[in-house]
Amino acid sequence: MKKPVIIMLLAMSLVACSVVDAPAPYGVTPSASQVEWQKMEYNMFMHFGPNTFTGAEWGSGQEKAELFNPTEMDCRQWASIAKAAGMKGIIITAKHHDGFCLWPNPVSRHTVAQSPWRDGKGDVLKDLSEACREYGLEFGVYISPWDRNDPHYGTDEYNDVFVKTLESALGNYGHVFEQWFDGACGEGPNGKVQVYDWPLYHSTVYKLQPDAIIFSDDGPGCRWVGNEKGQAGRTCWSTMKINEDKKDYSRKMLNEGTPYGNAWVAAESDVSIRPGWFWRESENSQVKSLQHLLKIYYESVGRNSLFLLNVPPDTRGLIHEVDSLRLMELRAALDEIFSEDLAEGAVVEADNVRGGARRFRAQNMLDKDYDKYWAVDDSLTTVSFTVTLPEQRTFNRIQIQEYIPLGQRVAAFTIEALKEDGSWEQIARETTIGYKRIVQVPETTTSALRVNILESFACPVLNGFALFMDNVYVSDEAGATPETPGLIKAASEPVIADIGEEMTLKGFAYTPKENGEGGVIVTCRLEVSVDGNTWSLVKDDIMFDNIVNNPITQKVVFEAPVQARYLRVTPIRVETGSGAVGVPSSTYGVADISLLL
Ligand code: FUL
Repeated sequence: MKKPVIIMLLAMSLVACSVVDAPAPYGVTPSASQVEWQKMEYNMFMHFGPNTFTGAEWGSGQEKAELFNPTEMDCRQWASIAKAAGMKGIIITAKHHDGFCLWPNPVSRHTVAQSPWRDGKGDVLKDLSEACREYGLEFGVYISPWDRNDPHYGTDEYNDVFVKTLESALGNYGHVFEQWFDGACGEGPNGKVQVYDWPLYHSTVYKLQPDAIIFSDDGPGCRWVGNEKGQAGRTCWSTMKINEDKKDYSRKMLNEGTPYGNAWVAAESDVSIRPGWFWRESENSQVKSLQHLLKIYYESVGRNSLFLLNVPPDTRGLIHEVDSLRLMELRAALDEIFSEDLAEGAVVEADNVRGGARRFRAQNMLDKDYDKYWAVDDSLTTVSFTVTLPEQRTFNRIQIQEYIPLGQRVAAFTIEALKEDGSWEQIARETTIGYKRIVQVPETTTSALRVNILESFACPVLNGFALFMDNVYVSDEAGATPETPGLIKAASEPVIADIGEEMTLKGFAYTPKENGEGGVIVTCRLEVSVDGNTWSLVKDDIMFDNIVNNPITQKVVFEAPVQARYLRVTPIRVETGSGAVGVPSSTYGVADISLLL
């Protein structure tokens, strides 16, 4: 009689010990370095170069190297501010479109070595990479393939020059976590446009920095988010389709990604703390407000994207006091909001736990160990979990995380709060989650929450759930109103401005409609008139740099003042929201034409 008992016990213990397999990865998944990159969340971007000294957004490449002469250059100041701000890395414009190199690039004659700064012996990449190491930050470089200075640009030879440029920037300054390739491709000094050899550029980067994340519109490491406002889509997939015959790299697709993608190319949201990418004295009063920066934080980090905040050094070679103060305010606000997890002490229970295994229990979502997650049986793509709080708690932010090493899966979910009468009230309905999703809900006081996954491409795998109370960010009001001292508003429709009386004008400024409605004027002709009948040409082919991606006010200063009562702006090239070049018409989106007196 003893035998069956022993066999039964043996069988039971076998069941208890049997290992429940982890879910198989779904679709394309991130590499280990892409996961580490995503965990960085918040980095500093720095635009610095001749434009800092000229006020241009896109230098022509004809600027003299003598211009570059920061008086108090200190990369340790940059790194200490980035660190104190809570950022994890810094990406510097080693070479912007004007071709000027912030390091002594041996294949260029337009570098710091030709500048008076430190008698031509300075090297920004050396200083910054060392400062980053000292402060425990990652170091990254922006290197523009578009080069308006290099005489080889537009010929096959340029690709070799560019490879040597990459080798020199990536091979001499230690670890580089991100290589930023700007998508812009315009004309070089000889009027020619370059055919970029992307496979060659990529293999060069990987040869020198095997785990670098390569940024471009379509990665392969991470992708542009489709705007320069720091705004990822409310739906945001880290996957997209690349290298396909029929490419869709529209702004909408870049913003939202695409499920069923063939590559993991998570979104990076780049935005400047100021209206422009480069420092300008006149923009010291236009540094984005704390409210605006918090909005961006929620719309980037809170939407499965990285927040890359541009903080351009000034002509001293220092981060300006106004910017650093704002960064510290942001840091203090983020600390205040996110330091107390109001879900702490809660009990999390789910409708299903994978194979009934403790290893995959729902409570894992409260465990701060990144690799502990809740998983369900393979057959389930619709499933709920309940978070029971120790007592009634008040919050307005709900943070949920998917365990991305196994892919991004969830496509729709709702969140409900338990009401006093025992019924559930829906407080949010959203789509994707990804690495991190911070859902903004109205202030809610409850003792329990229920999250319902309504749609998922495979069984959901979640590793984080937290609740926060944000008393700082109260509205989505967008930043400081730009000041335009000395500007007089004139009629904006049609684009003939009647000032009302004859005046001496030193220039004019153009502001497109922020939403791009009606298209954006990229190039135009300006004529003036005293009587409205006879027009004289002031400037032909005026170009508004980078205005499509960053539709801010741009000033055009005339070579000599002109006498005029009327201004006529004739668009030559207008770009519509889709990126297509539109036909100039009176309907293009002029928000304002102002005068510089
Ligand atoms: C754009 C560039 O053209 C801008 O000047 C800036 O560098 C921005 C980050 O990327 O494509």
